[in-house]
Amino acid sequence: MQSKVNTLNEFIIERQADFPYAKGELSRLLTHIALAAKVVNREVNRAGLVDILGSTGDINVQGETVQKLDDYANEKFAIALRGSSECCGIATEESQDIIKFDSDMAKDGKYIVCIDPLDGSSNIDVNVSIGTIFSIYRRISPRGHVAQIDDFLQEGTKQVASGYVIFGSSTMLVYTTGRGVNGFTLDPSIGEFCLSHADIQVPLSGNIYSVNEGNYKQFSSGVQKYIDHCKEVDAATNRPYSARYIGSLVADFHRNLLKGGIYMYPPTKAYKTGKIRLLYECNPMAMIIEQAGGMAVDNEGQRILDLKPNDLHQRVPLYIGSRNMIINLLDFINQND
Ligand code: AHM
Ligand code: MG
Repeated sequence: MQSKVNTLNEFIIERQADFPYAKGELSRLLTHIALAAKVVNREVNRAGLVDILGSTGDINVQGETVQKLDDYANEKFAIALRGSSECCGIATEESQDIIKFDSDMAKDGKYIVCIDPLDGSSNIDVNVSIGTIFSIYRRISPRGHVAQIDDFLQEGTKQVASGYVIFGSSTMLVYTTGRGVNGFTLDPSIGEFCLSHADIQVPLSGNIYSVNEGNYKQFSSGVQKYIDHCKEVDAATNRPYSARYIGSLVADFHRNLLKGGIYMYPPTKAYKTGKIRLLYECNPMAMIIEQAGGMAVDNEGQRILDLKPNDLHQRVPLYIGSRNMIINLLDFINQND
């Protein structure tokens, strides 16, 4: 007999019991994020049909062209979070400054959210997987007032939850509240995320490496030597590692999480401290990978979650994935750089 389908909403409520003092605020916030994800999913799936593809012609704070779907996703998540009344403000990759919610209910909200509403958006026009990444912190400023910048510049260790939505061949939401990682697949026929990947663990080692190898000549000698090592024939498998790079962090991360692998974005000439943003991308993914038994470090081998952010849009070098692969990479970096 088929076991009972566990929907995301049921699961969130069941798991609330794991936190003895929880009053349901975090659960409500997660439910609002999931709802916004469904709305964005609908538009992503219709992207080829309606006049929503392509660029708005604007340049965002990162100096990149804004896609219409970026705007759409940004707006939908902002509306959902503002309306949740559990969240007093957000930081989004698309806005220079934090967005403070000023209704009385929102000012009383206990949480702030950092969000990359549509990651990998350069892939929208070519029908390649994209995603949303989010990260939730307890505010440090007093409730009853608007959010402050310091609420957002907290170390990743302070995250109370993080997750991502991948808009791929199916749509999935993967999240953690610090008690393991669970994945839910959207069943479009009933419009519900259903538990499909319980208690995800990343394999200790894998045979996939993901990096923009066009930048190889700009990498440090340690990183270059590690990549060379990935191309050597592995004694155990009798073949080299497989190179897999989509250029959508969510998609590359998701594949490596399930299959085992390493994702790297080292410093380059264009991105002197790496390209991936600490608040919107590195920290949420680092919390997930650690909860799944993997590792996430920067160029110095420092744990990503321990880095103290000094700027909302700060970028840091990112190496994330299977534990043994990260340890091996760090050996190459320590010996050569
Ligand atoms: P984005 O948030 O503007 O989409 O940029 C982040 C993306 C990641 O998803 C991806 O891994 C990386 O940028 C790809 O960069 P590159 O094209 O330099 O390899
Ligand atoms: Mg991004």
